[in-house]
Amino acid sequence: MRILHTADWHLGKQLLKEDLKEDHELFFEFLLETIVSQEVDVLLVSGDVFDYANPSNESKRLYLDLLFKLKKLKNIKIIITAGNHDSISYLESAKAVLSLLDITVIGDLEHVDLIPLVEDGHVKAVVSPVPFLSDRVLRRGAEMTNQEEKISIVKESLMEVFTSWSLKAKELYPEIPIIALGHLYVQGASISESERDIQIGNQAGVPAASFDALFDYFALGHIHKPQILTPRVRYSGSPIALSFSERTDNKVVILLEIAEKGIQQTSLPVPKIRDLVKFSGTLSEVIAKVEDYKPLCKLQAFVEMDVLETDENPSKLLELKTFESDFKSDTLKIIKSRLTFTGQNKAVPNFTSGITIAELSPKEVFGKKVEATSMSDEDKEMVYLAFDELLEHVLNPEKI
Ligand SMILES: [Mn+2]
Repeated sequence: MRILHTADWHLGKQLLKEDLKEDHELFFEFLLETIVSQEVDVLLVSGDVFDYANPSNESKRLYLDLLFKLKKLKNIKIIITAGNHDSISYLESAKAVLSLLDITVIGDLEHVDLIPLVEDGHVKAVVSPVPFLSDRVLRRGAEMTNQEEKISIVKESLMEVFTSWSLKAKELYPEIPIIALGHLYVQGASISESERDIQIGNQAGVPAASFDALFDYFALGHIHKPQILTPRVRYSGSPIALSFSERTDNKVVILLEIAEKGIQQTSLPVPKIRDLVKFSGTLSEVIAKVEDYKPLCKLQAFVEMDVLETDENPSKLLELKTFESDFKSDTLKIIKSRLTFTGQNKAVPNFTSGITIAELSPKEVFGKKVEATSMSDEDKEMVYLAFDELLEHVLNPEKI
């Protein structure tokens, strides 16, 4: 039996203001080809199918078209769980009709149930499809007075959920390999710039080793950089780069094969379909690099110009902006630029211009305000934690 693990598609995602629809379409072509060529029987998607809780009709069409094409091409089993970006109600709205096609969609903890994977009349593996669990769900209404308590309750509760599914699987399907899905931050994971903080600003991360003991394979979602945390605990990562910080990631999907002794894992590289390039140097160096750039991928490259000049000189900004607005190319598009004067201007250290508020995360904007105050480090920490919690509520109102 062959199973494919992927996660964090983020349909509808824009990189700055650029649409990534073509990137998703090309990834889906690769996914369809891979499922056929690798003779995949089961597809696992560990959350964040969509980027927005209220996806556009275009994103929904992409998703439903993919499911249709997959089922038409090959009668595989599909298991999808919700991530922190997904709307539980939207994902589950088509649950009943999708179940007729052997597509299981799990939005919340209440609907989790073990799914046996059967081949030739025998159960070959059992899947425990746990979706993203918000802090509110994990706290289970517990009254908490301080942050430490909150962190420990969220951690304990996470472990309890996964331990109970592991035990249930072992009891109902003894000796059968267990594969769990989860959408969470696991301690030690290396993050990118495109994930939203969860679990109290990533403070309530459980060590990967704790999960390694529970499952034969833990198919994780949430972190966008593919990574192996322990031999059995892995993030597939997002299949396409969702931020410049992921420009050197080697994106993959993971093929699992149920063998005599456990589960064999193989990373299948996702072909790079768009180059994200960051050019740094003085203005003239960066301009030369942009002009010399040779396209490597099918889609137009997205470029970030990171200009560093020693002496403060406002005409450099004008020069940069003029170059940007005059620049036209089919193979490359400048989507981000910044100019930093690195000289010793004490009044405005490391003055950076050309950054708009849209390029900063809400936390970065908030951080600028906090750092400008004379609060103690302890107070700052409290304020940041409260901010993370509020932000989570604002971004996921239906999970409150
Ligand atoms: Mn994600």
